[in-house]
Amino acid sequence: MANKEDKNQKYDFKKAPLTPPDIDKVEQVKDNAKQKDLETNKVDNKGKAFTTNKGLKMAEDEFSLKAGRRGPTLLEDFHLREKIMHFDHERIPERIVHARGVGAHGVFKCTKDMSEYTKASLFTQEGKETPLFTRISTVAGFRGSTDTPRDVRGFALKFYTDEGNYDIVGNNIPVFFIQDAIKFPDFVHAVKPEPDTEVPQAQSAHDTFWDFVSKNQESAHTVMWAMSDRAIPLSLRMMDGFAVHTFRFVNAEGKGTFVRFQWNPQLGVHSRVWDETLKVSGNDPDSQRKDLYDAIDEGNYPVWDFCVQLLPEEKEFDYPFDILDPTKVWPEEDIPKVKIGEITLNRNVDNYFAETEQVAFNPGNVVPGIDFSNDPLLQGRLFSYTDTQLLRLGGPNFAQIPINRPISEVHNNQRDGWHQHMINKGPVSYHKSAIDDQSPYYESPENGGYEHYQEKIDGRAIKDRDDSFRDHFSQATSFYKSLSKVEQEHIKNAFSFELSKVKRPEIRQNVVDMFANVDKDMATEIAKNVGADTPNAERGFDPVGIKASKEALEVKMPEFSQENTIFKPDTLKVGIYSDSDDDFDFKSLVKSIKNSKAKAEIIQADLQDTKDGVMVTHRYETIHPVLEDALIIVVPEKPSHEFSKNVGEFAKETFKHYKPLWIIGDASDILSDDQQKADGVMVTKDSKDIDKFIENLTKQRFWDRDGSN
Ligand code: HDE
Repeated sequence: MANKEDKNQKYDFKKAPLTPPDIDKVEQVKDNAKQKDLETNKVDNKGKAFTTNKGLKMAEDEFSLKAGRRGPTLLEDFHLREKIMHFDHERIPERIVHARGVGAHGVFKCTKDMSEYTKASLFTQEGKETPLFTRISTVAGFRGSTDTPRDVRGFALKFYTDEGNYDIVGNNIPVFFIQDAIKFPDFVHAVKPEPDTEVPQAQSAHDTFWDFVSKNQESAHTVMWAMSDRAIPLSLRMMDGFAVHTFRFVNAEGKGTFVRFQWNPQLGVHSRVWDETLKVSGNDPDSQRKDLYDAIDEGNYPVWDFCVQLLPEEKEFDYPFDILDPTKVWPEEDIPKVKIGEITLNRNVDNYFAETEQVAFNPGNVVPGIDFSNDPLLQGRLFSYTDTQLLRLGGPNFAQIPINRPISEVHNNQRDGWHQHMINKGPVSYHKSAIDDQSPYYESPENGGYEHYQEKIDGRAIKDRDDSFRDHFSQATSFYKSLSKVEQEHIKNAFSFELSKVKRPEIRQNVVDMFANVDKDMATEIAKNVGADTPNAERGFDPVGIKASKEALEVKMPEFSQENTIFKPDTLKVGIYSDSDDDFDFKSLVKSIKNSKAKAEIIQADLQDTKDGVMVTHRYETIHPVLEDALIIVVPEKPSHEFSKNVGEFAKETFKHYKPLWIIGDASDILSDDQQKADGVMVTKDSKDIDKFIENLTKQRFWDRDGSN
């Protein structure tokens, strides 16, 4: 708890020699603060002579130096040696987790002055803008895996503040699978491909993952989220971000307040259905990174409301769960969230490797006004991220890589090491010294020097966890109960899919027994689907846990259901499946769709203009209906063979994934009578009903159909 008694133990900043900062440089920092400036590092080859890495202009780059035109290659060909040497070293180790990711630049705008709780400069001035970089990733797959597995999404933010880099290294799910960092390698080994066969790629549907889950019951709550629609987002622009852990705000008076961070997309949280996501994965493994890139490229910048939940330290023990437990959410009914800013992603990277691959996040990168809590998972992460960058980026100077460089100035006595880019002047690289008037000087906390929060800590060294961390099921149950019937159905289907891929029957039984502690009916239905015996909750309860209290079971979290989130048509893709022989007025239809901010994509046999001059976007053969958010089928008087061959597949897929479907013309060969009357299906003679179709687009899914989850 808060304690300020030991002040006299501290270094006396007032006695430290002060050198006034260089005013020019301070101005420079202010300029930088508007944007993370990578200009000086950008290379444009356009119109430039070809050179080696040493700047030597070369007359050609296609032939190695040989003794005679048909003779052996000569060792003195420094150009060949340089080029091949560089190529041989182009790969660096991929991230052990979160290997596949996509990055973008953006800005954080503070909309509420939080100086009552924190002195962090990015949160204390309404209207202030701080540049940021984000990397959004999947967890389990290798770097070359697909964008759309069932998986947690990493959502990491690097704020380039004027006080140094501040990183929030979060996920799109508010809780985590384990409570203590020491279990992380076990968890990751279990979910990654099995080591004997290196199968399966980017999937949790295999024995070792589910074996781990059923033997480590603290995973129950997060597994429920991972089996929910949250793990198959429709777009990276339509998912939440959570810092997960409890952090601490510290204000200018040194008062601490517990805080949790989350950011919610203004486009709403939306997901795919499972059958659809499997097909997207095969048809376009890069679909989500392309979607994000295109949106930014077209100026449709995604925006998130950045929010905090605040908890006074005096209330630390007022809840039926431990507020430090990363397997628990802070329900918004009890601890409301407050919007304090907006995140806008507005610039794509110029070079994937230089920026997205080399960016190095670390939850330990904090600024004055932000500190840690004793969450045992967070504590382990503070060590891990520096360690991993050292291996991945090949030495201790990774903070000097352009994407990692702070916009504030860096001055200290660290020297040398691999890839040192700084040329530190002068003989002094130690403290204290009289030579340089003790530069760099220490900044006092009053003037922005970081000071750790002086929490009083008193305890015995013990390898254990508190009883307050041992109820593993109450919030898993609350989460399930907070969801709509459709969402619950999806969870049962996801469990059934995953467990059907588990080869060992005893693991399937262990899992359904365990999850009978979350919801008996849910587990019974899953058990039936996967050939397990009727679940037995007692047998499935690991006695290292404790049973949920009545109070804990009363916790509600309706905020996590997607049932009532509104869809905006913005950037949704409407496929217009049609025939090249058609005299239809494509121009007006495309215009009306674009007016609603959705996108229109004409699909025909060949990539040529329609008769009224609109460019065809896709050929029947190169687009799958799962990649469209809604479909219009324009049936011609005399359909061509190609049109008729593919139309059934397009209609069927759109129908069974519950998406808006509009048939203009004769639908009798395409849908049954019942299907034509189903929710969200329109059949009309002409395109006058566009408004109704756009309304359907904002509903997006029509769950009453006989579809395929
Ligand atoms: Fe990470 N995690 N993690 N993690 N994590 C990494 O760092 C680790 C955890 C998260 O886009 C690694 O640079 C430990 C929770 C994201 O570059 C590594 C533990 C959360 C990213 C690492 C956790 C995360 C990482 C791998 C348990 C959500 C990708 C490469 C104590 C709050 C960042 C790297 C990016 C990456 C360790 C648990 C999120 C190995 C030891 C909980 C978004 O350092």
